[in-house]
Amino acid sequence: MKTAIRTFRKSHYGFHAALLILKAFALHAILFKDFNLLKVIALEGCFIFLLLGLVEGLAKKGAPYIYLAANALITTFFAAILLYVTWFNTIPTYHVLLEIGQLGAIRDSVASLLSPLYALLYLDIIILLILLIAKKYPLVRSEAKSPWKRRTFLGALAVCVIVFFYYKNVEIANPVLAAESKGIFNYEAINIAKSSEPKSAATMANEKADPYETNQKIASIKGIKLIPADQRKYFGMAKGRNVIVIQGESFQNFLIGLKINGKEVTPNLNELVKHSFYFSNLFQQVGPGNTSDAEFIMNTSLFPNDNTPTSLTVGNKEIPSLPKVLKEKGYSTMTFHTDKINFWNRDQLYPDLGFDQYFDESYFGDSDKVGMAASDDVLYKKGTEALANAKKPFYSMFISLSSHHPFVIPDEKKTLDLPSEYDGTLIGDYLTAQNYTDAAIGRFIEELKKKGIWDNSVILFYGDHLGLQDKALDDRDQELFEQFTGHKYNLKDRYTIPFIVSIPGKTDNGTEVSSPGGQLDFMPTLANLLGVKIDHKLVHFGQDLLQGQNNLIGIRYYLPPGGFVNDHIIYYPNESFADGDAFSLNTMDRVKDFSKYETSYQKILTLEELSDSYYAQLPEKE
Ligand code: GP9
Ligand code: MN
Repeated sequence: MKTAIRTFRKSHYGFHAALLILKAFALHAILFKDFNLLKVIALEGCFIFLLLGLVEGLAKKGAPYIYLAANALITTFFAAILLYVTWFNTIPTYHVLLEIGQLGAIRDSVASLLSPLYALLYLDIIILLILLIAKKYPLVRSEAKSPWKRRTFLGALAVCVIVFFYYKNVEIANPVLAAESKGIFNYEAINIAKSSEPKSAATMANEKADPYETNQKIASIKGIKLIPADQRKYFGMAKGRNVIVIQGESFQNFLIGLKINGKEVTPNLNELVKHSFYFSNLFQQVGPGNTSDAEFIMNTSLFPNDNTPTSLTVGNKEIPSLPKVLKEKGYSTMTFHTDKINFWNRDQLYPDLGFDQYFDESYFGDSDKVGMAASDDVLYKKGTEALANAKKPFYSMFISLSSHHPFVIPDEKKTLDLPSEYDGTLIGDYLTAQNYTDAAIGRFIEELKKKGIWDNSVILFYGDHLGLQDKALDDRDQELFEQFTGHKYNLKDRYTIPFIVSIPGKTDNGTEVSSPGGQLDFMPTLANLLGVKIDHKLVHFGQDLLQGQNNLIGIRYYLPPGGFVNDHIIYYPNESFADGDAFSLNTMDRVKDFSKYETSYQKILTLEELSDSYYAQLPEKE
């Protein structure tokens, strides 16, 4: 027995497995503050033994090298997870991992954040390689038929199968928490399995259906009416105007009107709100594609995929979209973002959405860099130059970036005077970054006015998604938040983003719309204001927020499947509808009896599946 253990330990199989389990343990400790070694052995160990078991089967010759390569590969998987979570606060799905090349766009800044850790992760491989070259390699290949090896492999297989099925249908909203309790490998395996599950026939979109029929079906599920154009409020209020959509990185709604020590954090947007439609109860609906999902939703009013960034699934599809419809009306279309175009697959996303032109790092350069790319000031300054030369009317999108996590703004750009208790806090950095976002927008507005573009345009501003994950806030952050808002950071704070629509000369008196809405509603709301009829052209799952109809908003990915907001509550299921959690939209108090809202739950699942199947059956490009 003892000899068997020793042989096993000295074998490539046993030794590399032990090293990788240690690394998995380090990963759990760093990412989740989870120090349960037994759990790591069970959840991650089984997959490590399984994968190395396969390697053992293959590694007839050159075993040391093959094992080192396998170790390096799995280590790189861990490093990628670490990198991604540090940067994005979420676990990458296998699709994202397969497209890990796009992380190249942020490699430099992230590497500086993590480099010593990286070196440590690969240290064993480097040492073993040196020993191998020096012919002092300590590991041997255990006998081909070693029963230990076979038993470990079969045991690992059995454990993997058990944990897979045990956790398969356990829905946990936050992907980081899901990976923590299900295990990282297991989380990925479950995602792969789920993405290939067939959808139910009841929610299949009819390929041949007229968009109007599908829109009617959607409206009747929601319990609303498709109102004919001549009966709509505000129809055509911004007819023929240029469109300038500003998508604010990580911009949450609680920032609007917020004052710290009597000083406004976002004075320019606060001023804009006074002369705009301001939708103050607007929920984010993005999926794992975050920024790019927000772009996709703005232009399509379709649900994003629930476990794959939607932009990674475009490329071949003919996607009906607002830019395409506007082009038929004589609009030119363009979009601006200072990052590299291949990030989030945008080089395929933009043409598929119907943009004639896109401007990325190659246009903006990398001077005045903040975080990943050139600053928002560069975005707006060079963007305005392009707008001045563009064929009018134009439809344009500006995707801001400087306020991206980890919210680091160069000192010379900081204008927010925060009390010293905010020093070194995430919330302090967040407020500072969004204050810069706001200041840059203020300068943008001035520039648009100077160039004579402002008065002929309709200007939209919204946040793409949250910036402050609940989990990322430590006790100090939570206290500071409570201090300046008077309440604990809740689901509504987390998931609401501002939506502002300004039509200079028409909305000067300002109107607040406080009935709930979601990102999918942007496109139909804008289309109505532009006087563009979309019901017969574009299938849209969102609705025009200015018609005062009841609403039903699905939040997938950031809430477990079936999570929704209706006119009364925000709700998410746990294992079933009945054991879910519900909060009053007005007070955010817990609602104990929410049984009467089960129909909303069923409806939102139906709508999301219908959207998925509609997207899936879109024709391929000619
Ligand atoms: C990258 C930027 C970041 O180009 O848009 O996007 P996010 O991490 O917020 O999805
Ligand atoms: Mn974003």
